[in-house]
Amino acid sequence: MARRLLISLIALAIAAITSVPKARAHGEAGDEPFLKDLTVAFYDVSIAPTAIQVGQPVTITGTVRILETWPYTLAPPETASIMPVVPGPVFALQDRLVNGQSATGSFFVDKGGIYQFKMVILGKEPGRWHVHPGIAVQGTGTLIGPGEWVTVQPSAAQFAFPVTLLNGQTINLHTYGGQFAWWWSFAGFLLGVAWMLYWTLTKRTVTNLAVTSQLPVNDDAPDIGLITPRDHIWMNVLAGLTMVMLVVGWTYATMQYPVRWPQQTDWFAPRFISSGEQMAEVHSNGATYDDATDTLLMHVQVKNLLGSALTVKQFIMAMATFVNGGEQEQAKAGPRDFVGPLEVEPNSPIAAGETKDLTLKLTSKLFSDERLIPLHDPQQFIAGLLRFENAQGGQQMVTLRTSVIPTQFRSQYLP
Ligand SMILES: [Cu+2]
Repeated sequence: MARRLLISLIALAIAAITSVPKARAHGEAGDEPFLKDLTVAFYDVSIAPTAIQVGQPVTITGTVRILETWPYTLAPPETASIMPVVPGPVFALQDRLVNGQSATGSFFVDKGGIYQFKMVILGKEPGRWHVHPGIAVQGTGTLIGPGEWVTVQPSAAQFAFPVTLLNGQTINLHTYGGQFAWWWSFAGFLLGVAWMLYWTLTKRTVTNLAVTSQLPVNDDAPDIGLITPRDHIWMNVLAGLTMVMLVVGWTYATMQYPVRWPQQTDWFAPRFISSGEQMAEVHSNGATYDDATDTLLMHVQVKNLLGSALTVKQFIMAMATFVNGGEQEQAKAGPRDFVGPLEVEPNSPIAAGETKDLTLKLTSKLFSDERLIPLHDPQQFIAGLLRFENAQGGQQMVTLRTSVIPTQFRSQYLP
C-alpha cells in the first residue's frame, strides 16, 4: 500500500514537472512593483537584429538610470553589473561597454547615476529567445529592462568563440577544456554514486530508518549487522580513491598549467553622464490607478525654468516607456512590447517661465502584464523619469515620485 502510494506520488511529481508549459518569458512580472519602479529606469533600448544565425552578433544598447528614489528597505547601490538577461547560456557575451569604457565585470554605481551600455552577444543555441538588458545590483539582485524576441537559426558552421590568451595562444573558449572538465567531474560523480548505492542497496541504514534512528550517533551496531568491519574497509577504499583523485588533479594542474592567475576584479567608476541642463521643476500632485482599464492618471505641476518652450516627451518607468506621440515615435522608443502611449492634458508646450498643471494619462496592458503598479502594498509609490524637450532639441530627465491611489480593483483569486 505504502509502496503504491509512493509510486503514485513519484509519477505525479514527474508528470507535474514534465507537463509544465514552456515559459513564455523570464517571469519579469514576478518582481514586486516597488522593486521595479523605485530602483532603476531603462530607456532608449535597442536590441538588433532580431533574426540571426548561430555565431552572428546581436547588439544591445540603451541607458539605465539608478533612481534617486531607491527604496530605503534595500541596501544602497554600490556596485553593479550590466548584462544580457537571456534564458540560459544560449548566447555568448563578446563585448561590453559602459559609458564608453570596456566593462569586463561590475563597476561602481551611485544613486542618480546614468549608465549607457552597449553589449554584443553571439547566438549560440538555435531557438527563439527573449533578450533583455539587466542590471545586477549587489545586495538587491537583477533588475531587468525591456526585452525583444530574437530568433537564432541553425548554421552550417560550428559555433566558435576564439580568444587570444596572454601567452599568444588562441583557443576556442566554447569548447576549451570542456572534455576534461566533463570526464573529471564524472569520475568524481561515480565515486559518489558507488558510495550511495553501497549504503542504500545492501545495507539497512536507509530501509530500516526506524531502527537506525534509535541508535546513538557513534554506535556502529555490529550486533544487528548495521555497520561491519568489512564496511569500514570498503569505505576506506572509497576515501583512498577520492584522495588519489585529488592528488592526481592537483599534480596535473600544476604540471600542465604552470602559470596560473587568480580571477581578476576590474572595478571602475564609469564616466559621469549628466541628466541634462535643468530645464524643468516638477511637483507631484498625486496619481490614481484604475485597475479595470489599466489607466494611470498622474497630476503634476511643471515649472519651465529656461527661456524656451518645453514639451513632455516621455514617461519612463522601470522597463516601460510611455510616449507622447504617434505609432512611429512609439516604435522608435524601444522594444515595442514595452512601449505604451502617453496622453498629456493640455498638450500645448509650456512657455518660458510658465508654471502649468498637467494631467498625464497612461493606458496600457503593460501595467498589469508587467505588474508595475503596487496595488496591495503598504507603500503605494511609483517613480519614473519625465523626459522634457525644448524647441532646440535640448533634453532633461526629471525623476518623479508619486503616491498612487487605486480607484478600482480587479477581483483577486475569486471571480
Ligand atoms: Cu523576457
